[in-house]
Amino acid sequence: MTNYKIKDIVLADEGKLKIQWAESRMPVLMSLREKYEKEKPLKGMRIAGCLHVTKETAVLVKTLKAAGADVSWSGCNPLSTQDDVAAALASEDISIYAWHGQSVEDFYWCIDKTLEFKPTLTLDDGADLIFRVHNKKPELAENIYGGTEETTTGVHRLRAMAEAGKLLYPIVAVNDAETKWDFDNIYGTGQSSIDGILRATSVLIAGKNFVVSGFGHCGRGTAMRAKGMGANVIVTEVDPIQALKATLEGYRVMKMDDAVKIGDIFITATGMKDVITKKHFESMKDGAIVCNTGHYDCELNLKELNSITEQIKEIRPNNEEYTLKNGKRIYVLAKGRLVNLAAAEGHPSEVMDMSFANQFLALLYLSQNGKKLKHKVHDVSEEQDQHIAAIKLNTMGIEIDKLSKEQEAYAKDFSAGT
Ligand code: 3DD
Repeated sequence: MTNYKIKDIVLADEGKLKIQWAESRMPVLMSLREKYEKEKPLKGMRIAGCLHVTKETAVLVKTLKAAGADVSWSGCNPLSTQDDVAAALASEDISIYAWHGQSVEDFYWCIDKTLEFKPTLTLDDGADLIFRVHNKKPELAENIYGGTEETTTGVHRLRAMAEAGKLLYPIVAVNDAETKWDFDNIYGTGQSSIDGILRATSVLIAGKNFVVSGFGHCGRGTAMRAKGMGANVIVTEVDPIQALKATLEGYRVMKMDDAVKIGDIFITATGMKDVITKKHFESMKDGAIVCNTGHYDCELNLKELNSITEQIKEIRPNNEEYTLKNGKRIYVLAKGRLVNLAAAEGHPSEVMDMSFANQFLALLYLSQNGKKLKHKVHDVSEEQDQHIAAIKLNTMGIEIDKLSKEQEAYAKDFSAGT
């Protein structure tokens, strides 16, 4: 009886090559695998994971297994699974339920399959698995030492749940680790979002009016990379501070109602719903390209777009041409889902290396301390962040200075004046 449901096991060899490529570029996670595959500290742990099935995730899954854990995995987005990677994991006897192009029913069926072995730890990206346990299978919570959360949107939802006193077990906010948030969200999203747009369109970025909605870490990284490719970047925001930062970084800042009149390419990175709606689509220039890089597909209101559309045609993979009743054409990428993972391969391995080293160490921490922790959202320790950054620098052959004893004393000496 197979303990997996994937697209096609025949794809396994291709997936194995992709995973080897990622392993060669994730030295921090591989050093943790080397360190822990001997003592196997996760032996006896059952980890249910719900996170995009990419070549980088496969390296994390194999590392968790090497450290002794039993693992059962599903993808956290119906369009982000790389089928050859899923096949490679299945061929190595890892329980996995994920394929590209799932229905919403399939999505939840897969999550439920990963819960069948009564996990002792959960790993999430967007909190769908954690919510499934809390809303549908709360009886499982008594076996669960704790869970981790990978993304901003998920952490926001879980903090709200913790505030309401509804968390049934402790959570570590991996997203908020500096060695995740300041790298994956900025440099990862910046590069992978442009990658997704280029694979779905192959358009010239230089000279285009490139509208980025949301100037958080993800929006900032995307704006930076679009600017680097010669785009005229426009930022829309609702937060005065973020809008001010964008202005001082040299971007034009305006309301979406004004940006739609001049924009050539639009990308949302807000975590909010209804960022681009019917009135915006109607005002866009003929040929405008629209996509999203936020975790959920609620940022583009496609229901409203459909209501003003005559015809939809898939013009290229992950690229649908909407001919509107007003005669103009709008190109929607990856059906409004996160374009970096649905139309490309997500962030590069080098940056996921640190995100997933945080995941690994957070799960190890929970396996050893979870039962003692309060049911709230906990941050990754400063020591863990510093440790991961130091290993990463070392793998890049970069050496830095060290404070002398006197300097350390000075840093703590509040009496010293000018
Ligand atoms: N995410 C982005 N690229 C990814 C990759 N290559 N593998 C797995 C997951 C990947 C999304 C998450 O890392 C995280 O950045 C988020 O915030 O969703």
